[in-house]
Amino acid sequence: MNTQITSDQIEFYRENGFLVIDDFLQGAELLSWQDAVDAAVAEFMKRDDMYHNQKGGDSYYGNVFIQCVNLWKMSEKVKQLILAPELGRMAADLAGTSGVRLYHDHAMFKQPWANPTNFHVDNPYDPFYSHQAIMFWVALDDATIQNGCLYFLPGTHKTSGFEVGGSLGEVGIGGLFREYPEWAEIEPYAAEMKAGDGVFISGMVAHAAGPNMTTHSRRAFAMLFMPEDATFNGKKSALPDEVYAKLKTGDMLVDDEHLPLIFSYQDSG
Ligand SMILES: O=C(O)CCC(=O)C(=O)O
Ligand SMILES: [Fe+2]
Repeated sequence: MNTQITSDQIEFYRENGFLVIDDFLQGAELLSWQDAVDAAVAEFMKRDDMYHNQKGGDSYYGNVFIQCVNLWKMSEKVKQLILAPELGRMAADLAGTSGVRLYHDHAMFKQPWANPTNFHVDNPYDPFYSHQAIMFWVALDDATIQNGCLYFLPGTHKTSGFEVGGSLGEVGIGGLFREYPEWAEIEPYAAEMKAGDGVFISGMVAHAAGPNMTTHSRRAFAMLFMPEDATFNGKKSALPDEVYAKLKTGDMLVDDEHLPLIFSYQDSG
């Protein structure tokens, strides 16, 4: 795992709202992530009790990607991979926070002929509001213009708000620009990535992905981190039922079983 972060990279992230990490995984490590995520997704799809958006059937959103949330809870292998404190330290350093908890992980497999992932901002959908929300998205296949690589609107994390996130449904790729007309002038950055590259994505930056115009799945696996001082904003979002049931708006999100602390400078001194 390539987990070094330079001050230039931190500056790039703060300026643009995203940062690609080349060669995050290579060789045997990449193979073990691919195998662990593939096996967990296959298991997940067999179960009725787990959320995945293929239940959307023929809808536009139902055909954006197969999304499986919280693979770490059903796969010991995935759990070992993502609870690595080095990853949490990278996320904390980039976001500028003293530590991070895992909010959830998710696999996003963009199947052949999948619809584009419309431009959207993530954090407005989260159960906490924070400019320090940060996700790490790992390409398990090469992500290309043909098969649905990510696109970013650089700098939009500086002007986005918590109210409007955009929709992955029928509004189309640019539906978000109805809410943020000034963003329609910003040239998107196409983040083509090799399998094993990763990208840190601010919870506040506008991003999208193209359709998959190939005969192969575009596999990705992502971890959403929240700052260790995040407080609950009242939205259930992807919180487990039992966590949500106990929360009042304003409470700190500190559940060690479901929202594990991945890294904290306060712990490590
Ligand atoms: O993988 C994709 O197509 C989109 C990913 C994304 O928007 C997310 O994970 O927040
Ligand atoms: Fe997103």
